[in-house]
Amino acid sequence: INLRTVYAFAREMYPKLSTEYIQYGTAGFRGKAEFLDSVMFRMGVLATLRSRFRGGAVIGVMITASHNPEPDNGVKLVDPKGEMLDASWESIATDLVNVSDQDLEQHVAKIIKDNSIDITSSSHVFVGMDNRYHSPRLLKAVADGVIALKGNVREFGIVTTPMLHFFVVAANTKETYGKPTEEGYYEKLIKAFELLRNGQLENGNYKNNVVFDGANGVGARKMLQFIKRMNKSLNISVINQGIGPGKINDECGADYVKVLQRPPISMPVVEPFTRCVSVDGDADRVVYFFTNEKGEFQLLDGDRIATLVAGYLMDLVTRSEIDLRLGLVQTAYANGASTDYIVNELKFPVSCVPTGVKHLHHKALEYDIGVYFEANGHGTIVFSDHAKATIATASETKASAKTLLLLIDLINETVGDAISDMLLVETILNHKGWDVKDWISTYNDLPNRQLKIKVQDRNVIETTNAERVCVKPEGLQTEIENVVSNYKRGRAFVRPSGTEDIVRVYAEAATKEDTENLAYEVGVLVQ
Ligand code: 16G
Ligand code: ZN
Repeated sequence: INLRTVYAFAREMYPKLSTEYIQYGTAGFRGKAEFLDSVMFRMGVLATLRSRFRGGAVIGVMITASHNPEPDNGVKLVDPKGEMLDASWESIATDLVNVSDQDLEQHVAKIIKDNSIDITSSSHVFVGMDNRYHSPRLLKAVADGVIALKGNVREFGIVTTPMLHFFVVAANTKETYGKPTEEGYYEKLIKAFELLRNGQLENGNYKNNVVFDGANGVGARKMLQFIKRMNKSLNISVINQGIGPGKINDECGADYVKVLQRPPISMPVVEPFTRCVSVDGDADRVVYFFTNEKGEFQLLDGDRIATLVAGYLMDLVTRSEIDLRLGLVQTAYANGASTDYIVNELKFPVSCVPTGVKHLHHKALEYDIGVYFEANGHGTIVFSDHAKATIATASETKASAKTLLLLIDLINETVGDAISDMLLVETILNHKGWDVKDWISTYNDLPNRQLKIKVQDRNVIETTNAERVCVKPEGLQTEIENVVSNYKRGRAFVRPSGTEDIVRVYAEAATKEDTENLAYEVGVLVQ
């Protein structure tokens, strides 16, 4: 392989247009689409090297800016087991993207040497993209990066982020996880979902219909595909389908609904208490919402999904009389009331980790059944090999274990998957005979408020204890604690964002007014 080709490609087709330093963050690289061509090309190169480094295993590349506005795009790499790119390679990615075109060839040679990569070995890269209009152009850049190093590239076109993770894992497990195709994905989830319904479409308070807000993103398209293949096992009406003038995530989608606590645009008039679901632009986050009889908006976020799922799994495990270690992983953003409920009512072990899927996923793997969710609606459940074997054995005699076994197939263990998570929630509510009223009455959320604060340098803020305690600048934590102590059930923390050039403030307290005041006071301390 001649590394000259890499330089030639870069210079001729993907020149670096901006010298602004960019960093591989929690969600990979993000930015305005027009500056990302060279980033994409280089990530194609890196994915090829990473695949060779991992003995030829498939590496995924997803092109998306998730819940961000339409002009943005981004790219992240998926490791062989479906995990986020290993932290030790994040800095390799950052350095590779920031070198000049002139230095690129030498720099690639250095990565190869430093990591003892056999450049002649085989390499496999899967690429997927969301439905932003600039994604196809960027996908070609990634593919050219792979080709420049003579790797094998398979393009999946428009897919959700969790679908791409699914394909990577399916291919790397020699298809024991599923078939690495779009049909293979639908087939696995729908089959499990319909077996779990077992013909029972309505039950108790559970009604068999939902409104699905697709955020004008790829989740909408894929949901329409699901509907075509499902046996009318759930009536889903899809809004914000992404056809027509609506822009991705614009006044719709999971992030909008969660942050602004209001329904998305284009909501049809529905009966009070109708279940509504919003996913984000690449369909890896999901939140539920509804309006009550007074027309008030009510949110059921990631914490609600986590508690629902945890309680249900605990129940099934107990009834199956099997001994498995269950655990729930949250972040500092989890509503305090949800944590109290899990610890005190469900008696479920809970741990708290820093923001970002890689931290949650990693921690969840420590349990036999690890449930992880961020309040923003990103999450899934992972089962250890031991758990899978134990459940399979018990399923021969216990109906509850049989249900667990089917749930494993319904869940996309590789990463949070909005559609799979929604089908899981629908299954649990159906089995329990619950409507949203039953679900939301399990505990009362504490009012909460988030603020974004612009500062000169967000990195002067350093945190510890899963971001709940601020250690730098010195003295700030004491000031925060002093303010918090004036509020009943008060809790607040600050942390630098990993995706935007800002500091985030989170506050919760017993009343809405207190929460607003607390957030404001802490915000002032940060400025
Ligand atoms: C990214 C993370 C998400 C996290 C968010 C926080 C992944 C795949 N995504 O979107 O989990 O909640 O960043 O953003 O890890 P922030 O650092 O700007 O608050
Ligand atoms: Zn997303």
